[in-house]
This record gives sequence, structure tokens and C-alpha cells, in this order.
Amino acid sequence: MTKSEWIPASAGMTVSRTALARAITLIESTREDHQKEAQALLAEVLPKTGKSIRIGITGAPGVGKSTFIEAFGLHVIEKGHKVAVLAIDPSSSITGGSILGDKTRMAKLAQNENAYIRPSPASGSLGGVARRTREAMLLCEAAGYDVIIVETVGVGQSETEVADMVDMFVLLLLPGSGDELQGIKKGIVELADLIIVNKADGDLKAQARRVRSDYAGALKILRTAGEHWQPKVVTCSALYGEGMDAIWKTVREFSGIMRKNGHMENRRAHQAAAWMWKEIRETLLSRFMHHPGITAHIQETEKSVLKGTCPPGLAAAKLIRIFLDE
Ligand SMILES: Nc1nc2c(ncn2[C@@H]2O[C@H](COP(=O)(O)OP(=O)(O)OP(=O)(O)O)[C@@H](O)[C@H]2O)c(=O)[nH]1
Ligand SMILES: [Mg+2]
Repeated sequence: MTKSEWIPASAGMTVSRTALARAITLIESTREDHQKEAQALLAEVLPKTGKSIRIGITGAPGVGKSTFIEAFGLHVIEKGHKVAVLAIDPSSSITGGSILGDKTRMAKLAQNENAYIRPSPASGSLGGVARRTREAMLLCEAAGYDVIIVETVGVGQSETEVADMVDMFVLLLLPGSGDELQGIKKGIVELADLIIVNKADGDLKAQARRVRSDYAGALKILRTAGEHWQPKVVTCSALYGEGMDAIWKTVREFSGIMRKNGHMENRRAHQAAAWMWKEIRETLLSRFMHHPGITAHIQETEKSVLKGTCPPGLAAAKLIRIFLDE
């Protein structure tokens, strides 16, 4: 990846999708030399990042995430924007398949020259997938995409990770009843900045409206007053492309409010700092687990803790001494 591909003077030239794809492949590589190159590239493009709205989308399997992203993405492109879609799926090595289906389900969007869809890596090491997604997001921004959509696929622990890397967290619901019935984990509703009841069409229309007012009521109780943004609940039909304009207006309203007074900047700064600490924790733990002295002693030490013959604190101290070579 050469500098000229990424910093094409100042003439407003855009980075090609091929160059972007290659750059993301580079950051996904676990090879040490690739990682070095990738980090250098990221440092280089950093000044060109941050000018987008980062939207996270979650919802139970089958709720219509892919259908929604296609309809919404095409709508936003029509308004003159460039859309990048990234998937995050820590469990994809187990569930697999999901994104392949997504590429075909988002066929129109995938073909649009103002869209870029990136499938999720097949597997991730310790926190690897989320890390790559964050970095891929920055690369997309540097390449001129100003609407970034991060989708959770599969049923993993990815919801909170996505919420931690985006500006606006969107939860898609079915016109059914109850969080548990919808397969939504505890605490996710509280994280949402926008709830969309999808499939508000045909026979389901009335029920969708009911669900909307139920959640609107629930959110009033959940979220405290005085926050910068009061979460909204809307209905849409991704299949028929209904409600996209209202949703895009809501996204713009959110973005406007959050940018005012630096709320968004502040949130991103905290996300970046948290990301750094996460990297430190994960890198240290990974080094620890691969340390020859640790691999030689970890099992017997853990056994002695399990048996109760060694206190956990002492066991940890011993292992850490080995790791630090003291
Ligand atoms: N009636 C109706 N059906 C919809 C709507 N949106 C999606 N569907 C249908 O719901 C099914 C699932 O849609 P997807 O977009 O694949 O859902 P998803 O959430 O991406 O599913 P996973 O990726 O498997 O988690 C498909 O058969 C869609 O055609 C809608 O607005 N109305
Ligand atoms: Mg999907």
C-alpha cells in the first residue's frame, strides 16, 4: 500500500474501492510486517478520518437488518452520500455463512458505485474482529465514505462492542412482543439511540405501531432526562422502502445535536481512549499466554488453585514473576 494511493494530493480524488479493500485486507492480516505497515497507514490517514456519521445496527436474526441496510443505504446515496457497510461477528467462525447471504441480499447496494460492503473476517483472535472493524471504519472514512454502517451479524457478544465504536446505535425490532421473545439481550434497549420497528407493512402495520408506542413509553422510563439526545422509536418497512426518509432525517438531527457543543467529539475521544486500553489489555494477555515460561507452568498452577493448595493471589504473582522474568 503506497502513500500515493491514499493521499492523492488534495484534489478531492477518491480512493478506489480496490485500494480500500486491499488496505482493509492489510489491517486484517496477522502477519507482523503487515501489522506494522497497517499501523503506519492508519497513522497517515488519521487526519482524513472523522468526518462521517458512524451508525451501528443490531437486531435479532431475521429482523431485516440486511434488507434495511440496502434500502437505507440506497436512500442515503440518493441524497448524495457515500455509504460503507462493515459487519462485525465475533462468532462468525462458528455460525459462518451469514455475510455471504448478505452480499446477495444487498445486491443493489453492493453494485452501487457509491457503496462499499465489507464482509466480516471468518474468524478472530482475541478481540480481533472488533479491532479490525474499528480500523476498517477509519480507512473507509479516509477513503471518502461519510456514512458508515456497522452491522452485527450472528448471535455473539458484539452488540456492546458495536455500540462502543459508533456515534449512533440503532436497534431493529419485529412487530412482536417482548424483548426476550425477540432474542434481544438485556441492556441492549438501553443502549439504543434509535429503535426501528421493521416490517410495518401489510397485516403487521397495526401491530408495529403498537410496539412502537410500547417502546416509546419504556424508553421514557429507562433514559434519564438531561441527556443530549432523547432516543426515538419509529416504524418502517425495509422491504418496501417506507420510512427511510424519516429515519435519515432523524440520523441527521441526532448528528447535528451531538456535534453541537462537541458531544460527538467528546464521545469519540472517550471511545478512542477505551480502545487503546483494550488493545493494551489484549496485547499483554496474548503475550502472557504465549510466553514459554507461562505455557510451561500455567496448567499445574491452575490445578493447584483448583485443588485449593495454592491461593489464587500467590499463583498469579508467581506467574507474573515468570512473565516479567524477575
Ligand atoms: N414484510 C417484510 N419483510 C421483511 C422486511 N424486511 C425484511 N423482511 C424479510 O425478512 C427476512 C429476513 O430479512 P434479512 O434482511 O435477511 O434479515 P437480517 O436481520 O439481515 O437476518 P440475519 O442476517 O439472518 O440476521 C427476509 O425474508 C426479508 O425479505 C419488511 O420490511 N417487511
Ligand atoms: Mg443479515
